[in-house]
Amino acid sequence: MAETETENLEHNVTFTEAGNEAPLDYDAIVRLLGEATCRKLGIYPIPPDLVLSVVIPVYNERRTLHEIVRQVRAVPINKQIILVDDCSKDGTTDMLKEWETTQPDLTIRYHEKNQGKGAALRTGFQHATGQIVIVQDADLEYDPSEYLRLIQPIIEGKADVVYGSRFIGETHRVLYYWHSLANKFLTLLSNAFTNLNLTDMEVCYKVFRREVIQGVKLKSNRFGFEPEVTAKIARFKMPAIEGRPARRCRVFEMPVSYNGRDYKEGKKIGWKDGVQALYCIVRYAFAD
Ligand SMILES: Nc1nc2c(ncn2[C@@H]2O[C@H](COP(=O)(O)OP(=O)(O)OP(=O)(O)O)[C@@H](O)[C@H]2O)c(=O)[nH]1
Ligand SMILES: [Mg+2]
Repeated sequence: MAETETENLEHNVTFTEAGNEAPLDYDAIVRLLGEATCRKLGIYPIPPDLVLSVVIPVYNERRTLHEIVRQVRAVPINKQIILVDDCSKDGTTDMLKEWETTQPDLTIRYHEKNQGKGAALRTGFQHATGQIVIVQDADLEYDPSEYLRLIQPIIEGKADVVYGSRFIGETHRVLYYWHSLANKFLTLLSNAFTNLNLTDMEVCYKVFRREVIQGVKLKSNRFGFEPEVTAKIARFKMPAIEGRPARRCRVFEMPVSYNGRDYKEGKKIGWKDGVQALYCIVRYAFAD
């Protein structure tokens, strides 16, 4: 590609920054690069009526909540941001009560008793109204600027569900070996029961068409959410519409970066959650 063309392209892409009203000359970029390259680079048109519901379960995350909400807001698409406080004890709840009056774009719900991530997500999913729903942890381990890439297979009509994966190519912090091994083992076992070939079942970034996540009945209150939702979407049938027969849910995977934290930085998940995940993989393989 000629140098001037590259410069032009950069120019166009810069015009799409959040807050800048200049329209994206998508057609010109496609003419320049071709459709396949654009798709690969994550350059694709977003339908103007698209709303992404971002569900954030929150438990004792006062230190990071402000920053994660700032990062989510900065993603240049229409969003519904749902925060579910799981009865935090570190002052998060008071902070959210204040935000309720000062930040009306946020949907905030509270649990009166601490129940766990799964329960917080269930509450959040009930309030989702966007066409696409994504799970966002309230710590800073994952990068919201990757949403655009994550929702691409759904917008292109290829996928009903997209899982991020920390193990297929993106930058990630090098951390606990035995944790990563446990993660891989849980994914392997879950795959054996669901017959999906995922590489990262426990990943936070899970994206769903709204009808899928509101169509499965979830029960796990804690981190059993991850294997449970995986088992249930694996057997979820998309209903027949307009002549298209009912079909299985189509699951895609996208690489995501991961800036894991260590225990001193607030990591909470432990070996008991691993045992619970094992139990949930087997339980939800056979029962609803
Ligand atoms: N640990 C924990 N997290 C909760 C609970 N309720 C909601 N959450 C939220 O669920 C998300 C995931 O929790 P994390 O503790 O970060 O779990 P994780 O990312 O799997 O594991 P680490 O960050 O490695 O501890 C965070 O946004 C929490 O604030 C709860 O009862 N316990
Ligand atoms: Mg975390």
